[in-house]
Amino acid sequence: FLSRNKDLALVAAGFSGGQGKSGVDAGPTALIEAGLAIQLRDHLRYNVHYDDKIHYCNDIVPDSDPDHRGMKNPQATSVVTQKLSSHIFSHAKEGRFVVTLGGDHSIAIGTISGTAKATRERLNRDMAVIWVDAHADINTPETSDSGNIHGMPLAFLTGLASEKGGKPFGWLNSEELRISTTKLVYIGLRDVDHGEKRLLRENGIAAFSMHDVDQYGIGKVMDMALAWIGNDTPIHLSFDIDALDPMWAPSTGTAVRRGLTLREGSFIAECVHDTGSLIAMDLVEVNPSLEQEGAEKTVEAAISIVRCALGETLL
Ligand code: 4U7
Ligand code: MN
Ligand code: MN
Ligand code: MN
Repeated sequence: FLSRNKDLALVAAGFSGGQGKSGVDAGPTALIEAGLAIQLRDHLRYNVHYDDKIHYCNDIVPDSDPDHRGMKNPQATSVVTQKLSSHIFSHAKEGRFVVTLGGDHSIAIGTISGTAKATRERLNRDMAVIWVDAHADINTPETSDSGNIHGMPLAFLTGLASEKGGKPFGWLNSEELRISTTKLVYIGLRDVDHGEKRLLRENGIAAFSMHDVDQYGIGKVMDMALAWIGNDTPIHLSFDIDALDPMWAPSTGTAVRRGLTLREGSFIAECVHDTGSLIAMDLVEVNPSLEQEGAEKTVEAAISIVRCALGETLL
């Protein structure tokens, strides 16, 4: 339904309130300055809608933002992701492919709810999500030890951590903004908290860990992941750069050893592109201020993942 779509919206979402380290807000700028937008236009020939602004920084934060259910910055994160959600929705409902640059992974609350709603309105379909990450990011506020919301986006998006209306994430109560746990697939996991393991097990969520990548190889893992989703299902790819081994992506807030090679990460992006069903992607958690000697390498890796997801290496 959109394999030849060349209309693309690029959204720079420099929010960092979903975790505690500063610098991840500068991720989008680093990717743009390294030429991402120009490459998408000139090399990949996309018609890029980009407003040249970094949005959703820490400028919309409320005066006081007390912890709620143990979550840090709940009000700021809720306001930012709700605004981002309608921004993404407005692009996606026009049939544009949406690329969002983070920022920390809490922004996926906004991007995925926005594309899920647009997919329902435009195509009358439920969307699948491929989550490439070292972490499962499905803690509820109650299972989280850190209180960092970048470790919780999938709990809110699937309704596992739902709140009453009026509470910070009450706006997510509308079914049209949510995704089903049956349409979520993980790749690259290697640092999953106890409570998260239980949620994955109890909800039968499809997850391919680094152990599976070692056992089957990335080719077979992608076959299985895409078979789970099924043909002709619109796909949102959410790619956390910490899925890659720190050898390729050292500049990220929660690096975990023994990750994907850059080639494996690129292969994932290529396979998802090849389905012809990719409608949006996030590239998050690039923090150029960490491991500064590695920042350039991390930015290059992130750019090549985006380019592969957009068809770069297609013959
Ligand atoms: B990221 C963690 F405890 N699970 O909840 C948590 F290990 O978006 C990490 O994947 C979350 O980088 C990492 O704080 C979030 C922790
Ligand atoms: Mn825009
Ligand atoms: Mn992660
Ligand atoms: Mn993540």
